Amino acid sequence: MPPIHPHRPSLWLNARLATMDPARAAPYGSLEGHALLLRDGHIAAVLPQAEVDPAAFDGEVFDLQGRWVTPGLIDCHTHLVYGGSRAAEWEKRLAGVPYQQIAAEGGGIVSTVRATRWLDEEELALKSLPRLKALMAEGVTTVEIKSGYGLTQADELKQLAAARRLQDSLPVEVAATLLAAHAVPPEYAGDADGYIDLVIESILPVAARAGLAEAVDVFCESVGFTPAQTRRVFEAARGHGLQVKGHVEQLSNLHGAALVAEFGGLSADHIEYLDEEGIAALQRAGTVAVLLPGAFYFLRETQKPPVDQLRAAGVPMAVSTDLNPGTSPFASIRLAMNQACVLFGLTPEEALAGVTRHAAQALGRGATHGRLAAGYVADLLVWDIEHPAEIAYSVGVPVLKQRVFRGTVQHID
Ligand code: DI6
Ligand code: FE
Repeated sequence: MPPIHPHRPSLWLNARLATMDPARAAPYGSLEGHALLLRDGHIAAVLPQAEVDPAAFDGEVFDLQGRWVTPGLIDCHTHLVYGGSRAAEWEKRLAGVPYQQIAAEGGGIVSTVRATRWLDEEELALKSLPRLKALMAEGVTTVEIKSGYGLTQADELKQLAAARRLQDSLPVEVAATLLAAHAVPPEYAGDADGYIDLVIESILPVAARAGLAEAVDVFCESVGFTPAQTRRVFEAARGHGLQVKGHVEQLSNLHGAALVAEFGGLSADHIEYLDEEGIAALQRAGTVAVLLPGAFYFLRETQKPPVDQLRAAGVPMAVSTDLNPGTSPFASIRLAMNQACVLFGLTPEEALAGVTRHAAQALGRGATHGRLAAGYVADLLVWDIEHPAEIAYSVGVPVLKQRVFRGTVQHID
């Protein structure tokens, strides 16, 4: 987390708050005619307007004139640090060239690995900067960034260091995740277990000791790693005090979600093929289900995640972009929200909870981020909208009026 600098307190008057606080019964946890008091980068109080005397306040005063305020948006699953582009590969796929052929010709994840290895840390951060800025311009204040396109110790650490560099240069909080077990690198072709040995014995311990990752992710899939290999990585993560999460049940059901739950994992992501047993496991463990409709859309998938059953079981659902060059090249959290509603059947309120309260929980930040409530970080957004559903309703329409990060107003460019 970036350091919080003490600054002048501020008072935000005449707000309509979509607090996203489940303790508030109204839709969106909304409160009309309220004021926010921000101090030292945190929300010091949420007050009824009538209890506030701006004349007696020693600090900055903003009159929001009835505008809607939400928590800052949280994109809890991205792969936005990478080199190269896969547009030419996409063009081929659209023309009917099978994915196996593209992979055999050096395309797919491996082509991004090659392009990512080619860049140094600074170049990688620079190349990724516009993608992060695009998310921030839509209101993202916390973003998760995964490695997984380096697949050697040096290149995985370089990706994580580039993510750290982005956080250091911009008003945004970055949660870095080690996804060394994303694909088997070409040097280990046919020896996935050998590569997992490298991950466990070298990449993961070094990343943990360097403090470059707070969580560990595995692509548990027929085209990724087996549940047994995933378990080995999760055990190593636990041994190094790192949280776990998983790309699971995206293309088939290997019961990866239950494995994530067994380790008390933060989130099970994708989950199109999640079954009743998996849902029950997530529910028992308090693991968040992360929905990634961008990849579902871009791959023209047809198997939808079991949203109705997740809702019925009370499993928190987060929504994220999955921003990556191969399966979801979309630097728009509002697009992901819209897709979650249109393609997966979430309500706009669930979509907003999915990029605030539940996304915070998926990053282990449920007690500090993703709500407008006393004690939470002062990451918030002021919108030119008539109803909070408008955030998920349109894409590209610039309705964000102000972005506040740790109590400081940011310019939107
Ligand atoms: N699942 C995905 O959809 C992406 N990674 C993953 O584990 C694909 C990433 C890529 O194709 O570059
Ligand atoms: Fe992903």
